[in-house]
Amino acid sequence: MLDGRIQELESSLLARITSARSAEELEAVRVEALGRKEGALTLIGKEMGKLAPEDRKRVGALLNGAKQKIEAALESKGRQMADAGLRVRLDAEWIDLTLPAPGPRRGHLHPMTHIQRELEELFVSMGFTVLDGPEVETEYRNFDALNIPATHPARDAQDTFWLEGGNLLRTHTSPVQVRGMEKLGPPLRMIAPGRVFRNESVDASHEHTFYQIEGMMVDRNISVAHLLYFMRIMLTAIFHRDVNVRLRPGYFPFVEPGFELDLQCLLCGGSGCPVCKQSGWVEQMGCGLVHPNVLRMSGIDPEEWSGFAFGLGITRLAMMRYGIDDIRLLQGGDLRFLEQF
Ligand code: 2U9
Repeated sequence: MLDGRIQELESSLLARITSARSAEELEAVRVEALGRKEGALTLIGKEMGKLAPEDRKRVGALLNGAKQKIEAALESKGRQMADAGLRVRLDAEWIDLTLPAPGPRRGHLHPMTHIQRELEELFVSMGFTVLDGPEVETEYRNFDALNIPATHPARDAQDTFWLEGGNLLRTHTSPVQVRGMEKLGPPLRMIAPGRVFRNESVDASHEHTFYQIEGMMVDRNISVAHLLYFMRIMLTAIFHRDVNVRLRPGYFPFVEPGFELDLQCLLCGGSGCPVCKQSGWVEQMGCGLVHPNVLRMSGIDPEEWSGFAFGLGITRLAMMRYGIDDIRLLQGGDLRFLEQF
């Protein structure tokens, strides 16, 4: 009787192993057949004690044979499943190692840095030294040494960020030029590009933090002709074409005479358009001959030496060059904006 049950169990278990679809299903068949307590073949093994001794050997051999076949079938089906699983993963996840690797994501220079470096290279090629200096300055170097009177509105808290102890955030890079005059002495050619701070309310065209470049040349007999010559070279290099400029009188305490330099409108060529407000000219920068008081305060004798100086906002230049209509974008840190340059 047990012989029949063993053979039936063997063939039904083998059939289920063959048709098993998952590792879980296979494990269920194994427990059902060979489980230590309730496995069908295990239970038959326990019944063997009741058999007559002459049957025991035959049934035992049959049972062992069945167990071995089931174990072998489980093992080979398990291996088959693992192989198939591996094949599926390999199909899905394979990588072609012969393909060229994607290049590393490289950063690039900020548009302000581009313009600043271009100007630095140009002035260095004309014998100017590029100077840097601290952003926290003394009142003396930011105002007094520049002949800016104690009553000047630029000194008001609304215009200047004052710090504890009477220091301030520089409102222009002029103090760098003061240091330059003190250190280099005449004759000298220098530029001072950098970040400056004004206590302004921020909108699309005003920032409390922006970039400017100032420059100065001190030598014997420097005149407005030298100033115009260098300014024309600078603007030609910035706008990559011939430019027409004009000077208007302008007041800055650190230069005398002082000028506002206008550029003939590059969009309409001077005939008038919305960019130049129909005037044909666009205000570009301030400049002039260094005030004798300023030379004297930095230890340079105005009887022997004279110089020209200029200053312009390069943040505004960057906006014109790249067509940026909101100054806040330049320092907003938004990668969608910066990645365009
Ligand atoms: C020293 C002596 C003279 C630099 C000059 C200007 C005129 C000027 C403004 C332009 C736009 C600043 O960025 S801005 O707001 N600058 O108009 N700057 S002459 O003259 C100097 C500087 C330092 C010792």
